[in-house]
Amino acid sequence: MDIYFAGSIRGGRSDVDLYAQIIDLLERHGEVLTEHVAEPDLETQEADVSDEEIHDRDLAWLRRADAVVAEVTVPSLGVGYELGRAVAWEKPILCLYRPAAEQDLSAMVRGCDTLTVAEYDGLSSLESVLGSFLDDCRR
Ligand code: 6K6
Repeated sequence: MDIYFAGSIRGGRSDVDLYAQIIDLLERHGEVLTEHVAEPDLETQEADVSDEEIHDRDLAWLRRADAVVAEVTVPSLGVGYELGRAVAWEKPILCLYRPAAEQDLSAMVRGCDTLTVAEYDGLSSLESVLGSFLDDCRR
């Protein structure tokens, strides 16, 4: 199973360590196409890559994905855009949100009935949420 993980980059990197832990959990179920989202020095590594190349490469991976998992606690324009494209392509989508966060989740995400929002408070509660979502995607 090809899994597209989305998380904030230019929207803010405060959750980057958590993204790495979520990707570790996802890799038990399939191939994560976007491991770079958890790379602490991504912007340095990809300094030579144009925004157009990033957009086109990421959308090709999103198109190919069997499932999309997004951590949406740190608001990100790019993640919102990816979610919109994934909804249009009728991908199974799971959005992970920590309700203790300062910023409330956008109504455009929580109000979308073709994606699932899972609220959680820490990594320990995620294992079963991710497992049952990805099992459903296989059916
Ligand atoms: C190169 C120079 C500066 O930053 C880079 C590397 N940037 C990105 N590399 C890979 N994927 C990216 C990059 N920027 C955005 N994305 C995609 O959008 C990822 O798949 C994320 O899920 C999402 C983050 O969007 P922003 O708006 O928070 O950056």
